[in-house]
This record gives sequence, C-alpha cells and structure tokens, in this order.
Amino acid sequence: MKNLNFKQGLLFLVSLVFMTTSCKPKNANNTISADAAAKVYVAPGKYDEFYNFVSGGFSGQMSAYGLPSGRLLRVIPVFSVDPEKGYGFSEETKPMLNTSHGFVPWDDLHHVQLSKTNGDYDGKWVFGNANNTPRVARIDLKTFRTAEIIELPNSAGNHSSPFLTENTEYVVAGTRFSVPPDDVNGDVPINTYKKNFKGTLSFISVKKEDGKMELAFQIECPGFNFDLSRAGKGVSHGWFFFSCYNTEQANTLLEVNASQKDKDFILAVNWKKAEEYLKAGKGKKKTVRYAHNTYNEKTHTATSEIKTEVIVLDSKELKDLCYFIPCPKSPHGCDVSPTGEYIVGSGKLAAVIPVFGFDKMLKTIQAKDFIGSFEGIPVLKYESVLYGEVKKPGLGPLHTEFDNKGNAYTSFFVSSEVVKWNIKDLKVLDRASTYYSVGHLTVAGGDTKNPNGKYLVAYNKITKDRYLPTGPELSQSAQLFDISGDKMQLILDFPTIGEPHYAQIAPADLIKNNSTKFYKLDENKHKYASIGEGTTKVVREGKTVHVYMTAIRSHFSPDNIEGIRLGDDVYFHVTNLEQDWDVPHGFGIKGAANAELLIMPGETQTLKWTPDRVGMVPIYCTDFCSALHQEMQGYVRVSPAGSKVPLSYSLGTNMPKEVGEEKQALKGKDKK
Ligand code: RUQ
Ligand code: CUA
Repeated sequence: MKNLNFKQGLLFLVSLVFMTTSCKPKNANNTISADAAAKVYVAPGKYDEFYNFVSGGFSGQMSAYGLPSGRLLRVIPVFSVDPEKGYGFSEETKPMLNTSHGFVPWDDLHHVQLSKTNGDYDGKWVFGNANNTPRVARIDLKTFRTAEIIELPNSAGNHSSPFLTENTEYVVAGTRFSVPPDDVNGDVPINTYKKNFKGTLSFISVKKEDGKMELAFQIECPGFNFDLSRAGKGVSHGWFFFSCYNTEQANTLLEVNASQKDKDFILAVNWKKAEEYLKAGKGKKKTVRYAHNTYNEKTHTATSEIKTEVIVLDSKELKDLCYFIPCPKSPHGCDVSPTGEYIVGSGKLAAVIPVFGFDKMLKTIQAKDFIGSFEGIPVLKYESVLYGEVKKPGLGPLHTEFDNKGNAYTSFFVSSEVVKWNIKDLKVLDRASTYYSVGHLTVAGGDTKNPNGKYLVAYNKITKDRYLPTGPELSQSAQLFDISGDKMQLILDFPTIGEPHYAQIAPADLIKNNSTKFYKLDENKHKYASIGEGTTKVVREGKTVHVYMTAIRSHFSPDNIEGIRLGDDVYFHVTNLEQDWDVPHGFGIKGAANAELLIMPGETQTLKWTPDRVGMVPIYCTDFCSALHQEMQGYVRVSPAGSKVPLSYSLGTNMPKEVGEEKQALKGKDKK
C-alpha cells in the first residue's frame, strides 16, 4: 500500500477544507419547479403517506416526521431527559437512563433502524444508538416510547450501530473508540494504543415476539475506530460488514495521523460462524458491568438491572470469523445493495467509490487470495473482491442508499450533492445539489430488500441562509427529493430537531393502525395506582409521604392536602383515569426541582417533591384537557418540621379526611 507522507496528507486535508467552503453551488436558491408545492401538500385533516424516523444527534432523541409534508409529529425521548414528557424526571422513567456510571441524562443518537422481517420493515420497533455512553435503545412503535435500553461493555462510543440483520436476529454495535477491555487495567499510557487497545463488536439478540434484547456475544477485534456497518441480506445474509478508519492505530491528531494509509478496511464478519463457535464453547466469559433497562407497560415502571458477564469471541484465534477488505480511504458508510450482492464503501478522502462483490469476496476467501494479515485476520486482495469503481462520483462520499430500479444514491459532504448511479454499470446518472454539506441520506425503504424508491431525504449539516436567522445556531435541515423520475427533484426543505444523522422512511400503513390509543385502567399494575377516586389516599411512612392521586376532567383527587412537613419527601403517584384517546393530564408543583408529569390515559406516573419552605404550594394540570382545565388545580400546605398539623386530604369539601393516628402508627416509623 502506498502511504501519503505527513505533508501530502496535510495538503490534501487543507484542500478539502478549502473545497468545503468554496464548493457551495452558485445559485443556492435554485429553481424549484411549480409542481413541487403540490407534491408536498398534504391537505388539512389528511395523513402523510410515510413516517420519517430521524435521529436527533446531540439532542439524544429521535423524531417522527410525516412525509411528504415534513410535518413534525413527535419527538421521542430516548437517551436524554425530556421535561416536556417527564421522561427521566418521573420516578418510573428515571431507571431508563441508568448506566454502569449511574444516571446519565444525555447522549448523542446517530442512527435509527426499523426492525425487519425477511429484509423488509415490519413496523414493530425502531432502534437507536448512543454514541457517547455506549448503548442501544428499542422504541416500541405501538406507543412511540422507549421500551428498552442496553449498555455495551468493552466499548466507548457506539457509532456503527444499531444496524440489524434481515430478520432482526441481531442488532450490532461496533465501538467507535478502541479502549483497553473492561476486565484489564485501563490505567496505561495512551501511547500504548497498539498494544493495549481493542475494538469490540457487540451482537445483541432480539426476541421475535416481544423485542426483548440480550447481549448475545461480542467479538474482540484489533484496536481501530469502527464507523458504520450493514448486515448482508439475501445472498449475503449471515454476514455483517463494518467500516473502520484509523487502521494506522493513531491515538493523537487523528485528522492527520489516521489519514496516512491509502486504504483502510471494511471488516466482513461471518456471524453464522460466530454462532457455531459459541455453540462449540469457544467464547470466553468476561467480567464486565453494564445496565439493562426495561420499561414495563403494565406497571408503567422501568427497572434497571446491572449485568456482569459477557461472552467474547477472539477474532485473532478463531479462523473464518473475520476478514478485512481493503477500502480507500477512511471509509465512512458501508452499505449493502437490496439483493445483498454488492457492498459499497464510501471513503471520505477517496476519489472513487469502490463496489465490492459478495460472490467475489467468497471466491477470494476460498482461493486464500490474501495480501497478508492484520492481527491474525486475513486481508483480502482489493482487486479480487472489487466488482468495480464508480469514477469521478464527487467529493467526500459518506453514505449510499438504493431505490427499486437498480440505482444507488450517495451523499457527498464536500461537494454538497447527492449522486445517483447505476449499481450494475456503475455509471453516474444524475446529481443534485444539497444546501449544504449533506451527511446521511435516506430513501424510502432504502436499506431493505424492496425499496419503495419514491422519496429521498438529504440531511444537511450546514444551513446558512436557508432559514430566517436565529442567532448563532441555525437549525439543521432536511431536504426532500422526488426520485420517482429519471432526474432527482428537490421539492421541500424542512428544519429538524437536534442534528440528524441517519433516518429511515416507512409506509404509514405499516405503523399507524397499531398505535396504542390509551392504556387500559384494569390492566394497570402500578404499585401505587389508584383505580378510581374512591381509592385515593395519603399515607405517611416516616418522612416519606405517598399521595395516591387521580386525575380526570377536570380535577385531581385529592386536591387539598395538609400536614406535609419540612423534611418530608413527597411522592405524587398520579393515575390518569381517562379511558379515551388523546386526553393526557399533566401535573406540576411550584418549586419542584423536577419536570412536569405528563400522564397518559390509564397510566400512573410519580413525581418526587421535597418541599424547601413552609407555606402554601399550588399544584395544577399542565395539559389543556377540557374547558375547565384552568380549574384543574389544588393546594398543598407545608408546615414546619415537628408540626402537629395532622395529615389530611380532601376533594370538594372543607371537612378534610384525617389520616388516622393508628394508621400512621401502623405504618410505623413516624416518630415526631
Ligand atoms: S454519521 S454523516 Cu454519525 Cu452516521 Cu455519517
Ligand atoms: Cu387536566 Cu388540564
């Protein structure tokens, strides 16, 4: 392999930076044809044809848009707290954000993946990755809520994730940062990277019936940066492909030092082989610590479990498990065509797009046509695996998706464009400017076996001058293209939440009819639920007070509470008694170091409040639920510590029900 020297590398980078700022298309307000408006117009009261699930990047959340309108339908809290919905603030949802580091209220969500059956979206779940504190989340598409989060040991940053196999057998997670494994002493000099740092790939199994995730196994690989991945499908089902950069194994100034080699690698993993090795007991048990958090829809409560073991397969020792395909140059995307025959590597600094043939890969392996090995993993001969190269495609290729007519679409960050090319003859067919510097793109069904191919959305990193100025930070932007004809046609700009990376587009029909409308009260198994106003009460247990409260249009029960004392911790367990779609109630209390609760019909949620002063504290419903929503309020009286004011509660009467002394005595611990 030819190496650029340091100076050449630097020059190349400098010229790239120059191009980034100079390649902006001249007519940024390009002509949009008159029919564009009609194409994206969804009349009032009409539904969109597609859901677009969009990663929130540094917002840590996921959002759902309607397409073609670009209307924002919902922000789904995943890895970051969301005060709007009480996510990460209510006692029930706090455990969702638990990790081996404790409670982590933020992350960076880069990629979304809809679950698949037979290589097509099945509309059950959508997965997301956490790029900072490595985790994978599963969102239930019946409720549009995060149902499960699993942390990944032996990893640091989880970027090449949560890509999944054609029947959602596995969701993978490749570590972005290589690090010393968790069970060895990580207190080593950073410049011992080559010796001590490892790259770990995690395979999470997903149960068909309920989506339950388990960390099935990990593969320990050389210390690189794993960037993106895709599963094989069709003919290549059973394999997984991961792009890696920094095969130089640098640990400082990566922008130069990790751009030295002409080619990095795509790692091909035979996961069926991995399963054989596991069965044969070739995995090693390692002691680790990771959190596994699950939300239970019946108890309306999340639980967090710390797990301590993982099975690791060693790529160095186990033959036929891993192979390296050389790929120019610092590859980012590594995408598999609908039939599974072709693997497209997008080298960020490469002048061509290499397209590898899966059958060629198998033949190369069979013929042992290797150019060497890297830490025990055979390196295949580039020319032997190569199907062909797309010549002069553009500058800075990042990601590729596919349509239903045998075409591929690649995003180019540096030249700010989407380029359409034919998978068979590798000829460029069309190019469309993006505004500006597109990162990911997505085609409807573009990573499935049967892409829909009607729309493409480009997710742009820079939006200078596209929207009204909003101070130094500008909204990121999505751009919708109609790709049903020969030429791509830009038809809509819409701003996005956070910084979108990957996104996916699924037909609305797959999802909309399964949507939960409300939770059934008679299935509510929450420990502190009040099923009906008759069961509401206030119970003191020492310095802890439990308020069993209900909400229904348009009052709380109880709405007057006295006998709370400074030094108490008060838990408001609010059950929403409504049994109708779209009638949440909210709950806010003055001075709480917390967010609101937003309680769905039939659900119970808990807000913890520690009063900090003596006096009168109002509570109210935060969601405009009825004509008398503004009347949905109440008072809590806070007395000094040691006060003799009896604990009492009431609704609609000035004769409050005292909580009997015997009852308090029974509950024990209240020694005033
Ligand atoms: S990335 S812009 Cu974090 Cu998927 Cu490519
Ligand atoms: Cu309940 Cu407003």
